[in-house]
Amino acid sequence: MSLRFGPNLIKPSVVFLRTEFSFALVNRRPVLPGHVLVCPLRPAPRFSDLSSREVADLFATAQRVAAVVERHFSGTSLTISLQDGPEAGQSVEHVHVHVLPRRAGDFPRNDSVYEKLEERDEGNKDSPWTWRSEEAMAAEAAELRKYFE
Ligand code: AMW
Repeated sequence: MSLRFGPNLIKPSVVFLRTEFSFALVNRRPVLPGHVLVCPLRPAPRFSDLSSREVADLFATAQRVAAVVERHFSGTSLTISLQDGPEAGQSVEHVHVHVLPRRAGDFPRNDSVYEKLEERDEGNKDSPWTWRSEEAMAAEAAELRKYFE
């Protein structure tokens, strides 16, 4: 069964975890290796649209996913971020938690990660030719899926 992320239909091949109310998928344009997304199954636009059960499941899932990507991508820390609404930098109208493994020196300035997360709308920075191939995304999802089997 295909899932939705905002207006996009998401292929099962890029999803690596599904829970009662949430799913986790690999990113088509990661700002760092292992930058993944955790979303509610229901395509709710804003954080305030979620029920408390959906919030609890979303963050419990983000916590499980964070431990896995930190380990798999040899991170030593994590950035976990939720951009709630367009003025906060949300471009896809479906709640999503960004989970990014971090390492010393991955950005010259630590908070540059937030500028990178902002870049999708400027110029051609999120055009289809900047996206990873479906094969690369499916291969990464297959690796991450193994941790949850
Ligand atoms: W936002 O700026 O809305 O907080 O972040 C949207 C994120 O979703 C970006 O990291 C972007 O690369 C990613 N993204 C958007 N559409 C898809 C998709 N169809 N599959 C995987 N990742 C996506």
